[in-house]
Amino acid sequence: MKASWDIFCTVVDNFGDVGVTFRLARQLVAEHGMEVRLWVDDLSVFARLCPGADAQAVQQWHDGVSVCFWAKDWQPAEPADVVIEAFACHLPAAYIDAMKARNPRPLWLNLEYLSAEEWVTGCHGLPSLQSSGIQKFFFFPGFRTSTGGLLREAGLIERRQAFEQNPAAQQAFLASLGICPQADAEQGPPRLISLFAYEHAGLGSWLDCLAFDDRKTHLLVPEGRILGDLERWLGVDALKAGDLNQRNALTIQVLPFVRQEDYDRLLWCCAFNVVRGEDSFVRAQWAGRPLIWHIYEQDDDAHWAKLDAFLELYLAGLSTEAGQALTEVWRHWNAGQTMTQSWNTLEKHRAELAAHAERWCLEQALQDDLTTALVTFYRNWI
Ligand code: TRH
Repeated sequence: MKASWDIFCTVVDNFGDVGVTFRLARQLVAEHGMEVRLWVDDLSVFARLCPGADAQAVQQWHDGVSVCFWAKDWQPAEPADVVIEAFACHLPAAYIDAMKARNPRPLWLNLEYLSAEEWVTGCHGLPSLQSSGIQKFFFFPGFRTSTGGLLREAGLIERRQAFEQNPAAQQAFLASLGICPQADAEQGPPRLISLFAYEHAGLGSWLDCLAFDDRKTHLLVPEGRILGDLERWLGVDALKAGDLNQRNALTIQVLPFVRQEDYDRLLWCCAFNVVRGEDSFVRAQWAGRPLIWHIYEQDDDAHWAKLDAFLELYLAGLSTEAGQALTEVWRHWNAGQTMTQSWNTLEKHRAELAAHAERWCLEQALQDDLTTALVTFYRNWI
């Protein structure tokens, strides 16, 4: 059953808002044959995620999605069958009026931020009557059954596993980004770690651990907010994509920001990933590798409850020691604290954490993905 969908996205900051909505829009088109318009109020951020996009275009097509500039000066548009406001962004008043006038009325959904907290299961799918007289439903992504699940494209895990079993494909991919890890005669290739994080006052202590480790590490850092901390530790200025610096056992390479599919492959190539926000956090879980989550900080400190809620779920099945080590590392990272002790302890549990990450990925992949859950919700609603 084909339907039209309007997805509205306000770019609050960074890349997560548009990263999530673009991913969702593409999947609705590719896997469910839907007609999708994605309304974005800041196309310059979109253009970083989608090379080839025009930051000035009023309308453009990408992967079958009609990407439209959401101008402050809203021009009338016929509402779609399903209307998604992402992350509680505010729809234009004139658009809401048009929804009210439409026959049949559209399904109006607010797609919420991802949280592992338990209360989410009680609120997922609940309606709320708006002053416009239209019901709005709250749709919560999540890790628990009876939430909306996580964004996951069909065949993603299989593609990742096939890639893992194809060293030539990995090498070719890395080379396409200018990454040529130098193998050591005794140790073989260095361990690859990716780093996509917000500013972190304790970063230097973690880099010290890697630099003075017995094993070699090649750290891959997409251009972004962490570069200032890296520059301070390296004692260099103006790091940019392509720069390569070595300090003892640690090689640090700055990468260009790549398209979402390539970012996935980068995560798949690494033994450990540092990720942040919402979407990269989920992608690192689909990579089936151990990770650090740099959570998006909230003014009222609400992020700590979210972090703990996720850890509570994620740690199930890990030994107490490994679970404690991971908790400490995540807490220290998110508090901007020194990482030395917690990281060195975590390193002792490397093998267990790696096996656990794959198990967690496969378990989560048993649930319906978020896009399928949205389509099912719509089918049941009409
Ligand atoms: O960029 P983020 O920090 O985004 C967000 C926003 O800040 C948002 O306001 C907040 O609410 C949310 O976090 C929790 O992190 P996130 O969510 O991981 O988004 C990054 C996106 O960028 C994701 O889709 C992956 C993509 N990406 C690439 O496509 N290429 C790259 O090279 C990299 C590093 C990331």
